[in-house]
Amino acid sequence: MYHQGICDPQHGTSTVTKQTVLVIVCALVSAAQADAALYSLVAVKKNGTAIPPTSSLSVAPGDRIEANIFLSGWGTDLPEGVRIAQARVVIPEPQGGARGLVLPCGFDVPSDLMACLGSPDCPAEHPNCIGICVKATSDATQCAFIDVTRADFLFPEQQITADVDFETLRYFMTKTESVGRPDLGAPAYVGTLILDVSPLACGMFVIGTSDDDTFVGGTASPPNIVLVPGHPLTLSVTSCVPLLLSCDPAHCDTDARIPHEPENPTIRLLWREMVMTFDRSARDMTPSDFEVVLVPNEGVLPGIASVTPVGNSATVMLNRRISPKQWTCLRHLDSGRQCCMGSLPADANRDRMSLSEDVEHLLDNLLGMVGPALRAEQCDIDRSSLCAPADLLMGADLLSGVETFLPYLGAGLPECPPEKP
Ligand SMILES: [Ca+2]
Ligand SMILES: [Ca+2]
Repeated sequence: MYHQGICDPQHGTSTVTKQTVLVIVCALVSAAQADAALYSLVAVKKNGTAIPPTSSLSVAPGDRIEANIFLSGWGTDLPEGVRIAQARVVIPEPQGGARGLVLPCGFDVPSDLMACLGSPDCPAEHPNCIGICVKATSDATQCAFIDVTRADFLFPEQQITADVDFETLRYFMTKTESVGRPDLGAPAYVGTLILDVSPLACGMFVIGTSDDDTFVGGTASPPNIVLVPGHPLTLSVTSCVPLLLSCDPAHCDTDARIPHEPENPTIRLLWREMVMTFDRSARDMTPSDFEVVLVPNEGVLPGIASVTPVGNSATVMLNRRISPKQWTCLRHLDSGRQCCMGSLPADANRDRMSLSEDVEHLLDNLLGMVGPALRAEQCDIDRSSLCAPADLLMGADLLSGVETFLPYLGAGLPECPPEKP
């Protein structure tokens, strides 16, 4: 169809005259290529409002984009007209530093995205392949459809079959009469696709057609003409939500040390701040970007006293120290991610139960039998800044509840809450 060999430099010849002729031939072939049949995907609405049609659009997380699929230039390939057409839209996995998703509304995706070439690649829970594995939900018909009443529809006559296969995003249409639709020069509407930009989307997303399953056919079929990907739609998210990557204390870290001064329970000693690190600058973060959640939800809820951003990190300071026997979770609202820190006095082996085995674990650690060696918040039970034999005694005291301590023998922590609540 493209006759690319004609413009190959090796066809150049020794005389200027012939080279000049060759250039003209190449120019003509290029013009013919530009007129060849192709599908294009064009954004026409943003959040329900019409926009000037475009194949490249700046979007924000949470936007809903309505795109139209057009077919144009088929007269060169099918002078007798087009009688059958299929456009299969493919949603690529985010690439090149991009994250999040641009996905047709009405589709479910697994939390771990899976790229696919066909449905056999996909698991039973998300069995449909549109470039990634998805599950079509009940309202998918509102998200990928063909409006056969439009004046610019490829087959505006009544004698047609037109439908979308949601499982694969195939837009399929056939004229039931044998006369083909001539190419009158204007792009013809083929279908509508409504896309949602996910809350964490960031970077560039190119939505195009599959070169295996996208074709047009004429009155004499077969063969159909398989179309290479035409003009895709590029959606770019440039104002990206910072994504929480890690925390210090780390998510699910617990503190086994004494929760308050032995002589004075009002002098509390547990953690009060967390350094939260993001994938981009935390510069503009304030306390309103965060929320504190207790699991179990008992006792006094700490507030956020301050947020101090440095580079990609923000130090979040609470207005009171965390309490034993529960998780204190700091949730970053925009990214929907959280880190939880907990305290269970005497639980040196971090199995979320305070038992006599924990004292044995402290001894094993001192004897070098625990690898990797316990960290200070697991073994320096008396907060002397040293893991030493005295910590075994303090561990036993915490279990039995001597001095001002509550007895922690048999006390437990619930399972650590998930990073994505
Ligand atoms: Ca334990
Ligand atoms: Ca110690």
